[in-house]
Amino acid sequence: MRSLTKRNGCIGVAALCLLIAPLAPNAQADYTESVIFDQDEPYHVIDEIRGHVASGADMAGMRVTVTFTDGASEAVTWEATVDDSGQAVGTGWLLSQTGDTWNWYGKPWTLMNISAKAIREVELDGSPDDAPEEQLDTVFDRTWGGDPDPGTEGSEKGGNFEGCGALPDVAVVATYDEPVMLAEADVPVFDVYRFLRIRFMDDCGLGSGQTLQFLADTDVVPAPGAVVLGMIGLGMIGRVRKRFA
Ligand SMILES: [Ca+2]
Ligand SMILES: [Ca+2]
Repeated sequence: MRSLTKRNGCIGVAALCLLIAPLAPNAQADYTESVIFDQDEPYHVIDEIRGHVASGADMAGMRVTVTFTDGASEAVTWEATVDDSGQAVGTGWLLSQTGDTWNWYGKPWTLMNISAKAIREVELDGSPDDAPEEQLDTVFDRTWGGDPDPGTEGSEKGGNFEGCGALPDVAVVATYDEPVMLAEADVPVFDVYRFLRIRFMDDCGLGSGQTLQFLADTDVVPAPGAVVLGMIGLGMIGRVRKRFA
């Protein structure tokens, strides 16, 4: 595994954290983040990356699972809303994003905890096993400066998870898991991943009323069934055009 670590100099609001978990002995004073990239099997094998521009709406079907510090969890399917926006709405939490997920081309992801409990982890699964065949899957494309550049064919430049805006006083570990490999390749490039897990490490988690905004690039992938359907569709279009030529 490789990891990056950064420390943000945001002003600590330890009092808020103490309100949520009064007995927490190690409340964080600053926002910190580490980003980890898994390079172990299993690999997530795909045929192609269809598009490197993915918006909130394009990620419809992604599975978002939120786990609270009391161990309870809830899985919600990401839905397209209006224009290029999408969101996952759970019980007492909301994750949303608008526009191209790359860099600042769109708006940051926004995770809001409006429940009375604290959030321990958010898992984003861009390619749920039970997704409909016609659905476009999502993959997470991280910052990559290696060879080949810019990484997996079709992915173009990616962008790591990175907290932004008014950051909460939590220690975050973002893990990119299950490397994506093109079926024609022998090994993954290790820039593109199926899962992004965001874990709040300190005792408080992401507390009640807290919000985390972040950047994290995604790309669009046709599910295996969607490739076949797409080819059938193109064939049908070709036949229709011939009929009217
Ligand atoms: Ca992208
Ligand atoms: Ca890439």
